[in-house]
Amino acid sequence: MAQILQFFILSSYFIYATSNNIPESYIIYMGSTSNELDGNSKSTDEAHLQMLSSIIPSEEKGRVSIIHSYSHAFKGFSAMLTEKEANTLSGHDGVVRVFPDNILQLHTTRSWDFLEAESGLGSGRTHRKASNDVIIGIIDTGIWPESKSFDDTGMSAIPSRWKGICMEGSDFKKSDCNRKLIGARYYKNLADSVHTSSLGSPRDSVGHGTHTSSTAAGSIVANASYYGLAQGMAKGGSPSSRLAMYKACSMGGCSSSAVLKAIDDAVNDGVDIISISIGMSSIFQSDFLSDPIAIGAFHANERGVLVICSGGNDGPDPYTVVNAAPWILTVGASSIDRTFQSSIVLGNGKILKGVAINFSNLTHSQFYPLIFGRDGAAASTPVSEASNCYPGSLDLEKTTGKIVVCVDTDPSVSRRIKKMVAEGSQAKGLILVDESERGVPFDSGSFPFSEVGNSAGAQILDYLNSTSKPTAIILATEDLKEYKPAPVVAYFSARGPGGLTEGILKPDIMAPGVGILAAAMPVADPGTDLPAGKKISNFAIKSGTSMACPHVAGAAAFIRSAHPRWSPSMIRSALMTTATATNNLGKPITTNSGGNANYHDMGSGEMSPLRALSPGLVFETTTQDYLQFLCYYGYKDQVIRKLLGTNFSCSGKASANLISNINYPSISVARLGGNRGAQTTVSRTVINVGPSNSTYTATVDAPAGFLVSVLPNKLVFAKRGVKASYKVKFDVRNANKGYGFGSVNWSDGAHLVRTVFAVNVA
Ligand SMILES: *[C@@H]1O[C@H](CO)[C@@H](O)[C@H](O)[C@H]1NC(C)=O
Ligand SMILES: *[C@@H]1O[C@H](CO)[C@@H](O)[C@H](O)[C@H]1NC(C)=O
Ligand SMILES: *[C@@H]1O[C@H](CO)[C@@H](O)[C@H](O)[C@H]1NC(C)=O
Ligand SMILES: *[C@@H]1O[C@H](CO)[C@@H](O)[C@H](O)[C@H]1NC(C)=O
Ligand SMILES: *[C@@H]1O[C@H](CO)[C@@H](O)[C@H](O)[C@H]1NC(C)=O
Ligand SMILES: *[C@@H]1O[C@H](CO)[C@@H](O)[C@H](O)[C@H]1NC(C)=O
Ligand SMILES: CC(=O)N[C@H]1CO[C@H](CO)[C@@H](O)[C@@H]1O
Repeated sequence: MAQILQFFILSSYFIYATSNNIPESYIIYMGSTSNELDGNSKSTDEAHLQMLSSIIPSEEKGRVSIIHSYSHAFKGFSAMLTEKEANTLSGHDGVVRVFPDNILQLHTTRSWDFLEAESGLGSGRTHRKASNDVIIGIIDTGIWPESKSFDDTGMSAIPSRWKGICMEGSDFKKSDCNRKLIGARYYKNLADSVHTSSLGSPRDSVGHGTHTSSTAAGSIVANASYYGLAQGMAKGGSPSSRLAMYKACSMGGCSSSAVLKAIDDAVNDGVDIISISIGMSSIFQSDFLSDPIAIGAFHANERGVLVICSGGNDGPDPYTVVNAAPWILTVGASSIDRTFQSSIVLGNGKILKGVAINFSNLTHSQFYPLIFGRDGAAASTPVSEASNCYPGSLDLEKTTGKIVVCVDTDPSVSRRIKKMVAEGSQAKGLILVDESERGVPFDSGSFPFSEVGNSAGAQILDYLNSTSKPTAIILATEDLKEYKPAPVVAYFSARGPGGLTEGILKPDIMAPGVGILAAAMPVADPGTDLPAGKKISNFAIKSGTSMACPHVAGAAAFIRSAHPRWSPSMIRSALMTTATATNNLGKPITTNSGGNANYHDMGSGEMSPLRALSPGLVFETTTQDYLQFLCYYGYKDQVIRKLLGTNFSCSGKASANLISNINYPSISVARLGGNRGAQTTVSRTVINVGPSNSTYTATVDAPAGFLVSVLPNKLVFAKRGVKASYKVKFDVRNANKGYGFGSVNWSDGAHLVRTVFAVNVA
C-alpha cells in the first residue's frame, strides 16, 4: 500500500515539474470580429499562424497549426501551446484571454437511464399556426437522422437565409438531412482521444443529442413509448421548427474549443436559437471570459441569437448553478405529472409504492425470500459495505434466489453498480432504500428493481426483523398519469445563487427534466438488458437539466415564430415573467424534499409557453447592459472594448452592487446591511408589448421583515412599444440573515407580469 502511494506522489510530482513544457490545447480568444479598433484586417488564419510562429520555437514548427479557427461571431483560434507560450500570447495586442481547452460535461451525468413520457409542452396545448422559419441549433453529441422524430413530412422548403451545411461521414450522407434536420456538422473534439466511441460524422454515438433535439423540435410521432411505458404521442416543443446539429461532444464530453467553434458556425449559419445541454462542473467554474459557453453566447446574443443552457445537475446545494452569465437563459429541471411506480408486496401482504422502471418477470404467484444486504455480507466484509451493495460485498450462498434490500448511505456506489452487484450475486431482485434519488426512476432493464424512501424503507426493515422467513415480490412498473403534486423541483437540479455573481438571480426558469420520453438511438446500451423478446426501443426516458433545456428552446422557438422581431432578451423575459410558482394542487411548488421551493431552486418558476406568447410587458436587456455588467463585475475598459470591437467606457463608478440594476426580468440583491433601516433601490424599465392604453398596477409579495415598495406603482402606456421605468425599494425592518424571496406583480387585469426577487441580508 505504501509503495502504491509513493508511486502516485512521484508521478504527480513528475507531471507538475514538466507541465510547463508539455504542449496542451489552449483557446486564444480575441473578441469581436467587427473590431474597429485594430486597423489591420489581414486574413485571419494567416495572422493567427504568424502569431503562433512568433512564439513557438523554430525546431517545433509542427505545432504552428490551428485546431479550430473562429471568425464569424467572434475572433480567435485554438492551438497546442506550452503554458509559457500561452502566457506570452495572452500579453499580445488583440488577445482578450488565453485559457486551457477544458472538457465540458453533458448534463446527464451519473449515467442516469431514467424514463418517462411527455416530451411536449403539456397536453391540451393548442396548436397555433406557427411559421416554419425558426431554426434551433443544438450543440450536443450528434443526431440519429433516421428517427421518426426528424421526419420532414409536410414541412415547407428550407428558408433561403440558411447558410448551414450537412457534413458527410462514413455513416452520414447529405441525404440524411432534410427539411426538418436542415444542417449537421461535427468537430474535432479533444475528448475523443480518450473515448474512441465517436465517429468522424454528425451521427450520434451517445444518444444524448438525439434525445435533446427531438425534445426541442421533434416532429409528432404517434404511439411512442419505452417498451410500452409512457405510451402516447411524442413531439418536440416546437414541432414546426427546423433543427441543425453541431456535434462537439462524445461519451467523454465536449472540448471547449469545439463548443466555441460550434457556436461560431451556428451563428453564421443562421440559427435563431441555440440549445446547449452541457457545461463546466460547478466546482471548477471559470470567470465569464474563460468560459467558452459564456463567450460564445455573448457574441451570439449580440447577433440576435438566444442561447439557452442547462444549469447543471449538481443540486440540491446552493451555489451549484452553472452557465449563469446574464446573457444566457439558464434552465433548471422539474418533474412532470407522470411517475413510474413499481410496487413491492411483502409476505405479510403489505404493499409499498416504489419508483423504478423494471421489466422483471416476477408475478404474484411466487414470492421470494427477502434479505437485508447486511445479512448477506461475504466473509470479512464490513456490514456497511454489504448494506450498500458494494462490489464484492455479498455472499452468493446467502443471496442466490432472494430479493436483496440495500441502502444508499454511500453515494460512491451508483444505482447501476448496485444493480449489477445484486445481479452478480444471483439475487432475484433489488429493493433500494434511498430518499434523495427516489424521484428519478432508474431503468433496471429486465432485472426486478424498486426504490423506496426512508419511511417505506423502515417498514421493510421492520418486517425483515419481525419474521424468520421474510418474503417479497417486486411488481411490474406502471406509469401513473396526473400524478400530484407536479411540478416538483428535481433534487439534482442545480441551485442558485450563482457562484460568480449574486447580483443576477439564477437559474432563470424551470422546465420538465425528470423521466422525459424522447427519441433514442436504436442501439443497445451496454448496461441495460432489454425486456425478453423485444426489439430495441426508438425512444428512451432520460432525466437531467439536459432534458429541461431543450424544452425551453422549443418554447422559445414557439414564441419567436409568433414574434419574429423580438430580441433574445424579450423572449427570455416573456418566458420568465409568465412562469408559474404554483403546482397542480394549486399550492406553491415544492422541492424534492417537500418544502416550498424558493427562487434559487426554480428561478421564476415552471415555464408556461402559452402565456409567454402574450406577456403584456417585457424587460429588454441590451448589449450595452451586458457590457455595463462586465464593468460592474470588474473587467477593465480596455478588455471590454476588445469584446465589443467599438469604443466603450464604463459609465460612472463600477461596483458589484450595481449589478442588481442591470435591466433583468428578476432582481437579486447580493448584499444588504442587516441593520434595521438598511435599504437599497433597484431600477427597471419595461416595454409594453400588449395593447395601447394599458394601465398596470403593482402588488408586492414581500418576505418577512422587509418593506418593499414600488415607485411609481402605476404605469400607463399610451401605445404598444412604449417604455416606462420604475424603482423597487427594499427596506430591512427585522429580517433574518440570509436570503429573503418575494415578487412584484404588475397587472393590467388581462396580463400578469410576475418578477421575482431575492435579497441577501448580510
Ligand atoms: C398504436 O398502437 C396500438 C396498439 O399497439 C394500435 O392499436 C394502434 O393502432 C396504434 N396507433 C397508431 C396510430 O399507430
Ligand atoms: C425470468 O427470466 C429469467 C431470464 O431472464 C429466467 O431465468 C427465469 O426463470 C424467469 N423467471 C420466471 C419466474 O419466469
Ligand atoms: C432488529 O432487531 C434487533 C434485535 O432484535 C435490533 O437490534 C435491531 O435494531 C432491529 N433492526 C431494525 C431495523 O428494526
Ligand atoms: C473612446 O471614448 C473615450 C471616452 O468617451 C475617449 O476618451 C477616447 O478618445 C475614445 N477612443 C477612440 C479610439 O475613439
Ligand atoms: C387611447 O386613449 C385615448 C384617450 O382616451 C384615445 O384618444 C385613443 O383613441 C385610445 N387609443 C386606443 C388605441 O384605444
Ligand atoms: C402574484 O401573482 C401570483 C400568480 O397569480 C399570485 O400567486 C401571487 O399571490 C401574486 N402576488 C401578489 C402580491 O399579488
Ligand atoms: C414496464 C414493464 O414491462 N414492467 C414489467 C415489470 O414486471 C412485471 C412482472 O412482474 C411485468 O408484467 C411488467 O411488464
